[in-house]
This record gives sequence, structure tokens and C-alpha cells, in this order.
Amino acid sequence: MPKSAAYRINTLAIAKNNMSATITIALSKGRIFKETLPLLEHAGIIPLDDPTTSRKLILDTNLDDVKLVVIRASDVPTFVEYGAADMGVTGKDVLVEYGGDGLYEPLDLKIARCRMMVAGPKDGVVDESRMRIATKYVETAKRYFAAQGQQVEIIKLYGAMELAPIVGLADRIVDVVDTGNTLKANGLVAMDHIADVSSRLIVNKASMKMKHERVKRYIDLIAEAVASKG
Ligand code: PRT
Ligand code: MG
Repeated sequence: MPKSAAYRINTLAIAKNNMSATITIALSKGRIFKETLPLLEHAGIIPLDDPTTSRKLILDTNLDDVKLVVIRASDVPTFVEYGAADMGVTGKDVLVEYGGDGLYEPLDLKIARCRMMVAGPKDGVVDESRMRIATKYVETAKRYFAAQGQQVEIIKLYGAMELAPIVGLADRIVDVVDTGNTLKANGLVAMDHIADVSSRLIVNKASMKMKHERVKRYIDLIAEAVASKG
């Protein structure tokens, strides 16, 4: 995006959210929402709607000045960087792909943990000098194989990466793995460990200044909740 366009959007978002008294927190549905709830509760924030049953994208909470926006996991950094949300929770996998230094990342929440892995067919014979890698984590994969000094062709997919080796689209995949059941069910095995992944609290840079007292208080309370879980 050209800098001027980004600046315009930023200014717009600031006008709507950063200037308001509301603290907006961006989350994705699913595991992140579920695992963030107890942390928010420790900070005194309790949503009034359940995103699994409600169609609302903006959820009210028990606090008049705190709202949650429920969006795609990969959109959370964008909402927070541009000030459409003051804070957010997102996986380190997503943050690494998003890149840049437009966000603060004050806390490792130690939730939604998984491992970024290279995986492939158990008995697959491949020409390692020109492997094809299917992934939605293009930047992560590029960086990893470059660091290994290995030339690869990256094929961007948006989901169901596990299918790619089965149908001959790729030799290997790069994806996050939790229990390993999905790999196993598709005849794949984990091969190389790229990184450990957990979710992070991220904060908009302007909000950190303009709403400092409340943002700082929520960061401290959430940090306390993370620490108490051990
Ligand atoms: O699903 P959607 O396209 O909306 O977005 P998303 O997939 O990014 O969101 P979501 O909620 O699925 O994941 C949000 C975050 O949770 C990710 O960004 C990760 O940081 C974290 N996380 C933790 C995981 C997993 N564990 C995980 N197991 N994200 C995805 N998976 C998937 C994985 O891609 C594979 O398909 O689950 C499958 C493997 O699970 P196991 O247990 O069979 O190994
Ligand atoms: Mg998913």
C-alpha cells in the first residue's frame, strides 16, 4: 500500500477509534477466543455475547468502554496497526508473516501453542535440490529454507496444506502442528521444527500513548493472569 493511503486509513481509524474513549480489542474466533477469555476475565473484561452463536462482529462487554471485534486471525495485526483496534491477540505465526515494526508486542500469552514444522510423506522420495513447498506461511518458509541454504519453490495455499503432498502439488508442507493428528490422518510426518508458536498481545502504538493508563493497566492484569497459570 502506498504510504499516503496507509496514512489516510490510519488517520481515519484514529478519528473513529483512537480518539474515542472506547478500548477495542481484536480477537479471532475459535481457539484464540476461547483461551483468551480467562485472561480477559482476570482483567475484569467479560464479553456479553458468544461469538460462536452470535453473528455480531462487535461484541459488547460488561464494561461500557471496552468492546471486542471478532475477525479473521490473519486480519488482527492489520486492525491493530491501523488503530481500528487498540489491542489484539494473535499467533506469532501470523505476526511473523505480517512483518514490519508497526505494532507493540508486550506479552506472550502462552496460549494456542503449537509448532511451526516442515512435514511430508513418510516414505516420499524427493529431489532435495528443488523441493516444492506448499504453505500459507510464505515468508516463514522462504526465510527458513534460505537459512538452510536450500533452494525451494514455494506454493501459496490458504488452507488444507496437508492435501498438497497427497495430490502431488508439493513435496513438503510448512504448517503449524499441535497434536500431530491431522498430519497422521493424511499420511504425513513432521520432519523439521522451525519455531515454537504461541499467541501474543499486540498494541497499537498511538493507543499506547493516548490511552496509556488503561492500556497499561490491562497489559499488567493480563500479564498477571498469564503468570498465575504458570
Ligand atoms: O481458520 P481461519 O482460516 O479462520 O484462521 P486461522 O486458521 O488462522 O485461525 P485458527 O483459529 O484456526 O488459528 C488461530 C491461531 O491458533 C493460529 O494462528 C496459531 O497461532 C494457533 N494454533 C494453535 C493453531 C493450531 N494450534 C493448529 N493446530 N492454528 C491452526 N492449527 C491447525 C493446523 O493448521 C492444522 O490444520 O490445526 C491442524 C493441526 O492440528 P493437530 O492438532 O492435528 O496437529
Ligand atoms: Mg484454522
